[in-house]
Amino acid sequence: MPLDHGLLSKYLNLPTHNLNVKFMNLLELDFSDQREIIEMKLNGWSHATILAHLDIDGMTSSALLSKILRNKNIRFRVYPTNYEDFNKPINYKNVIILDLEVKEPYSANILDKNAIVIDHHNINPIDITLVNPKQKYPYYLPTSGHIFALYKEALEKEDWKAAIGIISDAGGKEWKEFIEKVSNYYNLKIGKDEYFFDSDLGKMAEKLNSLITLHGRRGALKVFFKLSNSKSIEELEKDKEIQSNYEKASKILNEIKSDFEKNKVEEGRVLIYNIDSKYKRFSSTFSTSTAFENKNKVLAIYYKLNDEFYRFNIRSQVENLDLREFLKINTNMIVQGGGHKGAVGVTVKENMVKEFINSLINYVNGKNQS
Ligand SMILES: [Mn+2]
Repeated sequence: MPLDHGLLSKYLNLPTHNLNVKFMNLLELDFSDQREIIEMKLNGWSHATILAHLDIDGMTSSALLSKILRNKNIRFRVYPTNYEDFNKPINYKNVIILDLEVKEPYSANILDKNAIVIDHHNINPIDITLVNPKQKYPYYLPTSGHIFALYKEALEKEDWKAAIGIISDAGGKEWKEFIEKVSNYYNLKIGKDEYFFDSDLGKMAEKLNSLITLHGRRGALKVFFKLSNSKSIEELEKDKEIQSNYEKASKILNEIKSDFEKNKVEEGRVLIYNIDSKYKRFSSTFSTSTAFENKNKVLAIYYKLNDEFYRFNIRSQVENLDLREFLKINTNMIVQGGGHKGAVGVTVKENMVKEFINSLINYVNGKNQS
């Protein structure tokens, strides 16, 4: 049952990342209508392929949903993916897409595949079953939290996993009440950071993420299995593989950090850094952590993807600035990409890199003066 376009477009301009809202408890959200849409679609499925974003939110979402699929005796495989290979042909039916924005040109690829899309990025009016928290609430809710709220009875004991996914996607600030409840219930440290990055749950998100930064898709699958099979956060804390990968990744991140301090370029409120492409797997993680250490700045980290393209990770903590608006102004330079108000990833043609950076500098610094 596809949602109708008129209904979808009504939600297209809902505000997100609205930090003035009163803290909401995740358990108070009602997604029963969306759950029914998913249930109707799943009815009769014997197998499924989960295409999930290659990040902690994507893997946590997969781990949570896998429990629902197991309960229904639906066999499944998980395929961690990113936007770069999302446009390859999909040759199978019964696809569940988690934490990935399905838009042109990818949507053509997925139509007629009997697909379910559960995502929290922008809502795109395409004709496939789709549930997005923005259809119901004007809050920023990562997919892990959305799936938990969709199936809160069945996933009652998985609340700490949902919290890890939410924090990893920088949703801790909005879901403060939920994160604190979960932390207190399991006797976990809360820390001082408003996004909970320094809490026990946030640190676990960071530790798991090191498997992805070091091993890409293979690491992501490990995260999926570890999360699926763990009954408690202590089990993950004791995991030697997580610990050794975390130590290794931390060492590399420190090397990148000292190079960043030496070679970053500052233009008003914009920080630009060209990261060595041998560290490209660290680019997204490094961008996010560095952005939180540079409040009121826009951080653009880029690297050479191949002979033709460069990849940019842009992070913003500047209020009243929407990076998606910047992307809209520059669609002519962007090959592909997207994201949120405060975090985007885009691919730009090599000969456009300078122009793209200048455009970002003008956009951000122009905004400040107005
Ligand atoms: Mn997400």
